[in-house]
Amino acid sequence: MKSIIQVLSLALLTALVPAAEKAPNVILIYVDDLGYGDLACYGSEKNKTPHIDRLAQGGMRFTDYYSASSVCTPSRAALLSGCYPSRIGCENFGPKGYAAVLFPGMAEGIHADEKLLPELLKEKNYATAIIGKWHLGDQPEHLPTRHGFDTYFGIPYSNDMALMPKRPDSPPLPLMRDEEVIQEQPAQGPLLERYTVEAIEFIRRHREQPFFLYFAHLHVHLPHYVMAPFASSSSTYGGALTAVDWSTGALMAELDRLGIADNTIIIFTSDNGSRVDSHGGSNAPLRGRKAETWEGGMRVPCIVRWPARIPAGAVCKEVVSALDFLPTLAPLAGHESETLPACDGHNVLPLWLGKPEARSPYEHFFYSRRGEIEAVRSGPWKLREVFVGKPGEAKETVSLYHLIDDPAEANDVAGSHPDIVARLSRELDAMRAKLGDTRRGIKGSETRPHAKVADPKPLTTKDPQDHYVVPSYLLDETG
Ligand SMILES: [Ca+2]
Repeated sequence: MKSIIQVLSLALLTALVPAAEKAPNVILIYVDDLGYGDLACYGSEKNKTPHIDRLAQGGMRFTDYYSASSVCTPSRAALLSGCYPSRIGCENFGPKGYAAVLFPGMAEGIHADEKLLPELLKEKNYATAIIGKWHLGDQPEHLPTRHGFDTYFGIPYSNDMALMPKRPDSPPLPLMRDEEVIQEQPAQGPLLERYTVEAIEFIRRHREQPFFLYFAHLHVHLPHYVMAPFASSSSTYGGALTAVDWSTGALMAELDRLGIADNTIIIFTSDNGSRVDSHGGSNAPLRGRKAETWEGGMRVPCIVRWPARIPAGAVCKEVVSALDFLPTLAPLAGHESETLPACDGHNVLPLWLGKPEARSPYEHFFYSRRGEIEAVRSGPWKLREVFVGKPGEAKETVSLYHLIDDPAEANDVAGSHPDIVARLSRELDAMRAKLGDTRRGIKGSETRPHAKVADPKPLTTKDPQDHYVVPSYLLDETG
């Protein structure tokens, strides 16, 4: 047992450590379906995002940051585990493995053996909260409170998995407090304000201790119900983004008010690229969209602000990814890098700190989709090996792009660089042998299973005699 003198001297030491050396607070703002070209600070001329732009001006903006998936569930599994989604069984769901994301009442979820970022931070006395979208399983065993989060307030999956004309038999959309459904089919417009108030209360409550707040927005995923002050913007998409901008500004102001902004890391990023449809999202200047492994599906905005240590107004052009947050943040919280669970990401602190010699730790970054490893990036080069065509008739296509000269992936230069094609093709095969590939019938040697319960039930059930405004969600949009 520690002597009282040891405890006292530890307390004294803690008090003497300058703010910048104390474990930093972390706020991870995860926007849903926000595209590379949607923010003013990433070149949008259509959207005004003054608060997010100010966040970027105070920290570092990444031009070549990748989500580890182009859709929701695998992206979030990778974000919190530091592992490629197919490594941890989070890319194919449902009885036949046809679902790319989880739907209400499905049996699967993130496995209890996976040690997630909030669990690691909790071990170092962080207060942990998730507000918003979870999407790693809605069965009790799979909820965030079983995976390292002290508290949960939000809807457990996408905001279109609700009772609406297009989905007349869906379970009503649940709003949850920890493990309890506290409301069914909540009005979505005001939800962002409720989320933001909840976030500010959490920050105030834990201002004296390190905290981890994972704020996973319902915006800008369809349908777009926008909170009242912003609903009249030029488009509902723009309104939803303005609401996210407002919320980000409110969190920044609260940190300033409490005097804790300096040692609080704010990460602002998206789970995958935009749908790029009539609603107004943009991945410009990148090709492709959500659910694809073109750059527009997975390369998304990412801003990291930490006034105590990250230079203001910095731009990083090195390849980094969502896989890196766990191995970068856990050591800052006091973990030894050597004792962390093995993962696919890297500690990119030297890049965050703007060290001139720091380079991307990715010799190869892999793009996968629905259990197929479709592409790899190595330096400026990206090789795609993708099956194109109807089921049964699909043929593999091979193309090579130089992403620095050709960020829009418009010019296939495979014919001019057979050596690079051969080298990267070998890398793709080697990774498929480890993580598997459903299309090629390869079972990976290093994959781990997702969790699965025997008797899954949705969190809510539709009651034909119910009190819902039928339908309470009139926007008949999914996505
Ligand atoms: Ca998404």
